[in-house]
Amino acid sequence: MGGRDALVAGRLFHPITSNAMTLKLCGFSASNYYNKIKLQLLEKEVVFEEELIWTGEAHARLIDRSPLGKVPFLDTPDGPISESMACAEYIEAVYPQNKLLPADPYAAAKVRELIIYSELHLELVARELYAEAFFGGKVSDGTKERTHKLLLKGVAGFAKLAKFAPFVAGPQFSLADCAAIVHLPLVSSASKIIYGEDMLAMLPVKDYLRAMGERATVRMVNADRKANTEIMLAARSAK
Ligand SMILES: N[C@@H](CCC(=O)N[C@@H](CS)C(=O)NCC(=O)O)C(=O)O
Repeated sequence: MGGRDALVAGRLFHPITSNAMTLKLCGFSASNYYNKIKLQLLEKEVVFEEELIWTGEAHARLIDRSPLGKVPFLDTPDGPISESMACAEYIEAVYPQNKLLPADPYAAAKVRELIIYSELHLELVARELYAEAFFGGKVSDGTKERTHKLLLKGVAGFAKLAKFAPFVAGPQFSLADCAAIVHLPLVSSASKIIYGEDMLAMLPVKDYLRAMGERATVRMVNADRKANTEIMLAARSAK
């Protein structure tokens, strides 16, 4: 592991559960999907390590464990798992403490439903704008128009389901919060930069994020995100 990796790798959190092999979260802390899982692990007080893996190059440390070259992925005693939802479900099944999915099947389905809305119908749609919004690139007018239409639809659907009472799925902190806390700020800022309008403005997202930002776990994730984003942007501009 190189010097840059040492910035975030190898950190251990308060032991509650202990496995022969410590669970390893792989990826980088600027990634929202990585942070969804990091937040889940911190909230559940699972012991884990972090391995800093950047995307964008087809190196074996990434591709052999996450075939599409995406982060996050987990290294478990049984082998790797890619895709954040598969990682999240594995963590819930293996570490029963501080449950983030309700035991009731309907309530659990409603949490999963909100995660799908915030990812498939909001974040993945807004992602089309990131190149121009955050990375100095350009996005075509056609993409902006199509994305705007899809976001209007996605936001209207999400608005029907999200409770913000005070958590996104209701009175309990859940896996839906781990997703909302990391994805909603990107949807808000990308739409604000590209369209001059925060497309989540009609929802109490700002108040929700402010309240969530007071949690120690969220503060930790946000501090690591900021430090890692600076490293990522410096590396990009040095290219
Ligand atoms: N569906 C994936 C999305 C993960 C994702 O898109 N991660 C980004 C970083 S935030 C990534 O790895 N991008 C590199 C790429 O797509 O090649 C998941 O839930 O894990």
